[in-house]
Amino acid sequence: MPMRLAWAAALLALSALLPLAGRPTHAATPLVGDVNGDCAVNILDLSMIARRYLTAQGSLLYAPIYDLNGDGVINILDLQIVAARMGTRC
Ligand SMILES: [Ca+2]
Ligand SMILES: [Ca+2]
Repeated sequence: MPMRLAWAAALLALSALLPLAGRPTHAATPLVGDVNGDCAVNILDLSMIARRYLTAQGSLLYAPIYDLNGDGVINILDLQIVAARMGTRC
């Protein structure tokens, strides 16, 4: 299995463990990429965005907090923003 597919499969498996709701119940921190508000950018943030992969404005799963570049679609560009900030903290 190519590395990218293995990585994506791991993310999806992890995201299945997280509750899925259309709207987040937490407040984001000022730390870009910290979508779960725990003051750290890590795999949990990545998996929360991955769970909403390819959702767009108007979809029940879409929420602006996960659309990090604000283009109306949650996709690889948002995942890249988190990946670039992995390990940063408030
Ligand atoms: Ca976080
Ligand atoms: Ca986006």
